[in-house]
Amino acid sequence: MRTYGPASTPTHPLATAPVSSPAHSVDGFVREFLHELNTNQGVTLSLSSVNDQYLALASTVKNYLMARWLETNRKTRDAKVKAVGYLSAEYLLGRQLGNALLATDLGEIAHKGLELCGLDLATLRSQEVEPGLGNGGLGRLAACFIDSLATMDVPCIGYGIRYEYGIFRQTFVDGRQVEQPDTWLSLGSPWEFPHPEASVQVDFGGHTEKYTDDDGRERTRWVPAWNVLGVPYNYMVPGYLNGRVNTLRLWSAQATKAFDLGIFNAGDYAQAVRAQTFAENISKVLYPEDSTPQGKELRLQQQYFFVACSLRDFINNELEEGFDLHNLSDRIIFQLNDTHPVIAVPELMRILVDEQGFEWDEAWEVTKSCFAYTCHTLLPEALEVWSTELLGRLLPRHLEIIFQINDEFLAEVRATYPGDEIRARRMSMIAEHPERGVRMAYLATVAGTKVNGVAALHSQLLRDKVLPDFSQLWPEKFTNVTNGVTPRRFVKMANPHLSDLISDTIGNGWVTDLERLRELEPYADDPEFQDKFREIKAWNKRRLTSLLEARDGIVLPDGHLLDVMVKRLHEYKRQSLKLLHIISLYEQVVSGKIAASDLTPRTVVFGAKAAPGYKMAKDTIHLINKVAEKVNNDPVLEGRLKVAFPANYNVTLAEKLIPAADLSEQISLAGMEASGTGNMKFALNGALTIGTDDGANVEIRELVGDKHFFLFGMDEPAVAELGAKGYNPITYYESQPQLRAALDMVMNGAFSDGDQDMFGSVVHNLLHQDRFMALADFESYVAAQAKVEEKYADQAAWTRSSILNVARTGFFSSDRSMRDYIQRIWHTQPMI
Ligand code: 26W
Repeated sequence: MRTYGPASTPTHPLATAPVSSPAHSVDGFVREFLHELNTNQGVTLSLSSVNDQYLALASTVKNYLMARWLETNRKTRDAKVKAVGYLSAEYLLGRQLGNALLATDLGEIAHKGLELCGLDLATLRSQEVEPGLGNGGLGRLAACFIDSLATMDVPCIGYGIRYEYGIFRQTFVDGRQVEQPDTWLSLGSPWEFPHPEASVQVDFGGHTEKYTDDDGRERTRWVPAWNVLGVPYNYMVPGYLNGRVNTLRLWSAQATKAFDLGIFNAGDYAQAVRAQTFAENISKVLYPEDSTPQGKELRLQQQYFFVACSLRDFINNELEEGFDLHNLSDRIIFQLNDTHPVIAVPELMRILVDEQGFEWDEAWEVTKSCFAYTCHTLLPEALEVWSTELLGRLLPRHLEIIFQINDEFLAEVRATYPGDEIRARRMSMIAEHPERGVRMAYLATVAGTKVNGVAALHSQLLRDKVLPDFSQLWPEKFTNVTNGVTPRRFVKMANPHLSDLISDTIGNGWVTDLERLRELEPYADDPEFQDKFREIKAWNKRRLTSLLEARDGIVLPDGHLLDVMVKRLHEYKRQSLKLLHIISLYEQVVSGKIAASDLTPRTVVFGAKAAPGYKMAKDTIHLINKVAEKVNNDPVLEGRLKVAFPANYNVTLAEKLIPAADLSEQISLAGMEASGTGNMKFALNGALTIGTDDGANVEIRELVGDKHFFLFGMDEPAVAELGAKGYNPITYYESQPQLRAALDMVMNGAFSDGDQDMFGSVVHNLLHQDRFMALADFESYVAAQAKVEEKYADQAAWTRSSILNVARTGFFSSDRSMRDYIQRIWHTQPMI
């Protein structure tokens, strides 16, 4: 079924030429905007709501991009070059309007045009609800990568799921997290366009049959039991000022006709409607688990659903008719963003062998050259293992294919290591305990041309600890690509005044060539530049203050060191360590060990969502809120220590929070955070990092220099050693009075109106388990915080370090990450 191609050969020249949009003058823009308002929203300006105005503005910008999108597609198709197919179950895009205006340079025109209409661009922008189609780092990384590829003129299609409900909206009730559904589509979705005519059928369930084909070959046929439709929704991914507009294609599930016709015919109308709901459930909601897969059937359905749609779409619609699939890897490399899309491997095998009649070995050669795998974690519990019972029930043919891939792989292992049966068992894709299951990371490693970690340390640990047998067998398969972030969204857009200062100083080439920030180094000692730099930080803080006041009713005091810890709530990230530091400062004042006036005025801002089923994480959120309540209201502190915890941290808030921060908290236990990307955003915006030697912190510190980074805590070998020796947290409690006093304060009910049980589980966990060794690093952390305060007291020294952080972290542009992937993994070419 060809679905995208033109119905007939176009004859009129205008049939292939994209229409150009008149929006690139102020007058043209106003005409276009009012036209959209009248015809799309059906209102006149005088009667329009802010939402109408926002939607009309978004459509105006979208129309402008559309011409470039069509042109990009035409050029790419004609060139028949290799593209990247980024397969990711999550894309945490953030708001679209600001980025689209930046990429098209329409910001000024829109601003003036709206002013002529008596409207304010900023007000319209704040109307946008961000598509929160991801949990955290992995989803945001995918969004940064597709931005960079478009900006670098590299053909890429991002494939994913159009969840009807994205990451939950976090609220606090009595300090506890309560989740609300994220109804991001409810006020309209101007950035997407559905293509129902290009829908794809996806099969599930049933059984397989053997048969002999006309040529006398033994073949297998999958006889599925049910199916759904995948409807593609296209999103445009504009490159920065280069006219390229790539595609993000998100799939939405719908019931097929076959699905319910039978039931309708049987007269059970209600059952038929229920069946429809069943199908649509597949893309209903993003799983809010970050790093602990629950093994839920619906999640596997989601994974297969989107990769089946995506492979089918690429093969049917992106390749010219008659394309020889033996050469598939000339035209595509599918990047597997963690194990979530790995079911694509047996799916491609199934297409080639069962549908296209390839011999197994030929199909495997093709498949092996079309995938590469990125691992984003080291936590063993985050590595997905699908039970064979579930896989066999939902995707019987795929399970057979996985078994066969595994058999042949193990034969290779046995041939390489004769007699080493233990090794063969270790390396099997099939785990036998606690139940029989498929280790998706192993499957991805065997099938991928390359396997990469996301920071130098992580890639090394991936080789040495997670996949040692595989890296021994295929050392050349393993590589590192350190993560990056897009400077367009996280510097240029989020920090406009800093961007102007940088451009005024070194020109504006840095936006697409971030290493050029190095040219700022000579200005680090320039008092005039320092003043401007400090003034910008102060402005960013004022902007944050107004936002938090309007958004959360939080009032930030003036002149405080702004200490920020924003990321998912997870024990390994150790929000509890930050909290112990706060409690300890408070306790020392309360007990009279220090005077409030000895404290460096400091506001700690937390932002963190907990997975709804993750009890310890939710208890920690509760405790942060209770500590905030107490600390913020106790006059003993004389207002010198404040804790702010705005609910529902998301990309939109990050864009305001990060540019305002003085201190970036990156305090995971060494060896646990694969990379981190928030750490990069903070450094690029001039925050100094207090951090462990973990993930990309290691590389940040190497680049900015030890004098401009507050390192503390055990390094990974020390963690491993302590773990091997036997870690006993209570000994730290017993030997460190400051730590003990802080924990006692919690235990004695200081933050729970005397209730000594409320946080019993948190304290008990720290004292008796503390899997991530917060207590072991406490002393060193507190000492590093003292150094922070010392430095902050010398504003010139602080500002100098801050400028050097900006100047020396250009390496962390996602453009550089993309260059690394292109050179080491994808071997694709930019179009120019
Ligand atoms: C429910 C299963 C599951 C398992 C893992 C869901 C989500 C995950 C992700 C791998 C979690 C994640 O986002 N990892 C983060 O990826 C970032 C981008 O590479 C890194 O910077 C972070 O260190 C890593 O935690």
